[in-house]
Order: sequence, then structure tokens, then C-alpha cells
Amino acid sequence: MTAGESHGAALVTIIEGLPAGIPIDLTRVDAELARRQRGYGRGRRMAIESDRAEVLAGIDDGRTTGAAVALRISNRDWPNWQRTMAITSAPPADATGVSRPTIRRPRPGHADLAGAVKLGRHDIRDVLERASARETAARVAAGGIAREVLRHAGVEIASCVVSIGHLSLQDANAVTWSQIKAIPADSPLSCPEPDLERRMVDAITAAREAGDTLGGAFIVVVRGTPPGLGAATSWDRRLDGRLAQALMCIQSVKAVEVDSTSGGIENGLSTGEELRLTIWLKPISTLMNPLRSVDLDSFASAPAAIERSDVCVVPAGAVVGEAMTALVLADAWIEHRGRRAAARDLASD
Ligand code: EPS
Repeated sequence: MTAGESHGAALVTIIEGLPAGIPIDLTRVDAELARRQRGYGRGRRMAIESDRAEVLAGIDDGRTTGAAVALRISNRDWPNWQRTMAITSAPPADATGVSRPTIRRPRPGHADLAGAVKLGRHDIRDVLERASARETAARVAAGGIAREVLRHAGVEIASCVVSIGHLSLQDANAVTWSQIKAIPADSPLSCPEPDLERRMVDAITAAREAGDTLGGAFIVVVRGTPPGLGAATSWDRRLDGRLAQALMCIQSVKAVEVDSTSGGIENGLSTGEELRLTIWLKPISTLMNPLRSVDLDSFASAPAAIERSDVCVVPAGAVVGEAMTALVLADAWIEHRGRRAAARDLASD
């Protein structure tokens, strides 16, 4: 479970169901959080934050206790907003501070209008603060804990960018594990082909200059998955369905393809073969050259609101995709090992 607003004090995440005694190296969790902040085309917020996970519960002396793990990622931007945004309480009537910037012109493609209708809120900021992709930092922290579990299970996860805008790899399915692992950590877009990556960088620069944004696609590759994770007995426990849902729940994701070529999952169950997922992201909805919208006070046609934003987040999306894949696989592995152990114990009784 995650909580926290993009411009509030912090993001928090709670992970339950972890076995006790798992060694947790928080430097690896922080490394994932740092990866999420990188990528050519990220917005100016990334220059403000340096996301780190602080343990609030569930980990003692470097190991899980078996209780729920709670992590906090403080927002360094919060002091800049404290003066203008009273999320937790309405500013006193005689407040002299600038009242927080109200948003009344919904951005098409974001949760703005539907969210304001759903929550019955006058200020669309109440919606976007939580709908923002800032929330994915909390999921990457949770995914980092899940990866510590998978490390002991021998499961490895990697990803790379295969398409940005109109530019795509010739054959994304042909990208090998070693090609992905050979991508330099400081590459601008985490694309395995340097000349294509340079053209992608140019396309992002052109989009920024036009006040536009770009979407794209990334692949997640998993090795070492033990056979038998998931289910062929219950529709809602099938591993492919669980992965598809988890990846579809990342902001801007519009399509997920699960293992159509690699044979890692057959009829809801992992086979032990390599597992591949392809995930497609739509362009970011906040445009510096905004689409037409409506002023909700006058109902007159007006340009959509403009918020600080990114131009392209596909590399960041790939890091979030790895985290969501780790959360599903760790959950399925703990469930599987528990049932296997119980069956063995029962058989030996
Ligand atoms: C993001 C933080 C946000 C946005 C972006 C992703 O920070 P801020 O709103 O203060 O700039 O930059 O979120 C969006 C563009 C969006 O529309 O959700 C982050 O930490 O990933």
C-alpha cells in the first residue's frame, strides 16, 4: 500500500506478508530509487529530489522481522510548498500566505476532470497530487524490498527501452539479457542501440522545444523464475494476469504484452524459462503547449492547466516496471514455497 502526495511531506509504503529473517540491503533499494529519477527528458523536479528509503518499521538489524515493513521517502520539495499548500488543514481565514494554486482547467488525458467529479472536489489539485507519477517512487521502494526476497530465490530482473515516439528497435524480442546488462548505468535512455538512442534523444529535445511530450515502450526480462509460480486452477491467481494488472497500474501505461515469445508462462504458471514483458506508455498528459480544455468556473473554452512536468518518462517507467514485476513474483514465490512446505509437512506427518 502506498500513500503521500507529490508535494506533501513524504511518500510512504507498507509491505506486508514478508517472511522474517530476510537480509535487506537498503543501498540496493536506494540505487533503484536513483535509477527511477534518471533518464533524458525527466522534469525539473528530479533536480530537487534525491529519493532515499527510510525504514519506519519491520526491519531490524538489517533483516525483516516478519511484521509489516514501512518505508518513507521524504519530499525535498515539501518546504517549497509548505508556504502555499495546506493539504492537511484549510489555511486560517486570516492567512496571509499565498493560497495554494487552485486548478480549474483540467488537463485532457490526466485524472483531473474524472477525479474531481469522483471526489467532488472543487480544486483539481486534490486529484493530481495523488494521481501524479510521483507515487511510483513509493512502489519502486517496495519493489526494492521484493527484489531482496527474489535475490535469495535466484530470480533476476532487468529492463531496457525499445521505443520512444516514432523510433523503435528493429526487433525488441531479439534483445538478449547480456545486451541489456551491457547498457551503461549512465545511458540517457537505457536503449541497447547507441545510434538509435542518440536519435531518441534528439526526438525528445525536439518534443520539449515544441511543448510536446513523447511516449514509448520498454521490455522487462526475468531469469531464474522457478517453475510453478501462479496458478492454472484459479483465474485470479494466474501469473500472467497478475503481472498484466500490476504493470497496467503504472501511470501512462496503455498496453502490456506478457510473454508472447519466450515461453516463461504457460496457462497461468511459470515454466522456469526466461520471462519477457513489453509495456507501452502514452505521452505524458501535461503539455507546455497545452491542449484545449474548459474553465470550470466560467465553462468557457480555455487551454488546459500547465504543471511542471517531464517530456519523456519511458526509462523511468522501465524501472517502475521492474519493481512491479518484482512485487508480483515475490508474492507468488512466497505463496508457492509456503504451500509446498505445508504439503511436505502434511505428507510427512
Ligand atoms: C514525478 C514528479 C512530479 C512530476 C512527474 C513525475 O513532480 P512535479 O509535479 O513536482 O514536477 O514531475 O509527474 C507527472 C509529470 C505527472 O503528470 O504525473 C516523479 O517523481 O516521477
